[in-house]
This record gives sequence, C-alpha cells and structure tokens, in this order.
Amino acid sequence: MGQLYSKSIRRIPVFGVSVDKAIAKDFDLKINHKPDCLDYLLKKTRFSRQELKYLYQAFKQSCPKGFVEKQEFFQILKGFYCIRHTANAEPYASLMYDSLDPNAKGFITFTEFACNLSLLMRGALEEKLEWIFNLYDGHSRGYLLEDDFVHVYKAVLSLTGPITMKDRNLTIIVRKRIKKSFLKFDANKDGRITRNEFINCCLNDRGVLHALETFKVSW
Ligand SMILES: [Ca+2]
Repeated sequence: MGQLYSKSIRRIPVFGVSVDKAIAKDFDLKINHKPDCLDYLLKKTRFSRQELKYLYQAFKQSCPKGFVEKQEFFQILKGFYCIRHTANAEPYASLMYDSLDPNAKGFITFTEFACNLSLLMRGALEEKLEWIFNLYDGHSRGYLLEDDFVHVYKAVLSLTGPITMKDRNLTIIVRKRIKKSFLKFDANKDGRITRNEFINCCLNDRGVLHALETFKVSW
C-alpha cells in the first residue's frame, strides 16, 4: 500500500508550470496524495493563507515530488547544519525525521511538515515541550531513560564537529555530563522521566525557556 502510494506521488506534474499555478493546481486537486486543501491547512496550522503558499512554494522547490523521504530529509538538514564539513548531521536528522514521521510510513507530507513547523513556531509552550519530549522518546514508551538522553546528546554533539560515535569513552563522558540533568528532570527519582516530569521541569528552567525562545526567533 505504502509503495503504491509513493509511486502515485511520483507522477505529480510540477515542472513546466509557474509556481503559482503549481500551488493552485496542487491545492485544488482532490486526490489523496495531493496536499490537503488550503482551508484545511488554515484550520490545522497557525499560518495565514499567504504564509502557507510561500511555505508550500519553498517545500516544493526542495521536494518537487510533494513529499520528503528520509534520505532527502538527511540531505536537506545536512546542508542546513553542516557548517563544518567534518560534522555529521545524520544522527540529528534521523531524530528529527522520526518525530515528523512517527508511524514510519517512509515519507513526510507537506501537511505534516506545515503542522509541525506551525507548532514549533507558534504553538503554546506546553505544545512545544510535548514535541521535544516526543523527539527524545524515540521508542514511544511515554517515558525517558538515561539512554534516551545520551542518544540525543550525542546526536547534537555530532553537529558541532568530528566525534567518533562508536567511541566507548565518548559514551562514558556523555553519561557523566547528562547525569545531573537527568536527575533534575526525574522528580520522583525512579530512573524514568515521565512526560509530566519533563514538562514541569522545563517550565521551571530558564535555560530551556530561553532556548525555546531563540528557536522561535531563528525560524
Ligand atoms: Ca520519574
């Protein structure tokens, strides 16, 4: 089913027509692999009609098929993050991709992209924190273990420069670094961080709130 779906998407005719016409055409078509109609996206996101059109234009230029597969997503984020060519964006891109495609269907649609971006840019603080929790909770367990923190920390570290992800010493160093943070989040000290523990701790952490504000501005 997924394969058929993907094949049908590949037939979207985009080239050879103006962007405006492509947008209007794509939004107007009532086929399930086309983007949802603008009115639907206006209800689902906090973007204006004009913003959605610009966003779709940018999305379609990067992803002319109308959806993003994992490897393409890696390439896009690689271009975005790899200021140093020694950095490795793939672990972080993988985290981001999995949070955008939680059912692992193999691609991200424009609607999913727009809804997530809308939430991160204009969502309530608790909504953003929920999103971040889900990013950490790659196994969808509903709670976080120390390993989840280590995994995310190493992925972020890999964006900043050359590290050897298989290096056992690195894992030991990372574990030492995140130990204090993990204990701070784990209010009842049972070795697990629940969604509520995570959100409550973030809401009382100036550093986290500042980082979220920076993220909002940077987008
Ligand atoms: Ca706990």
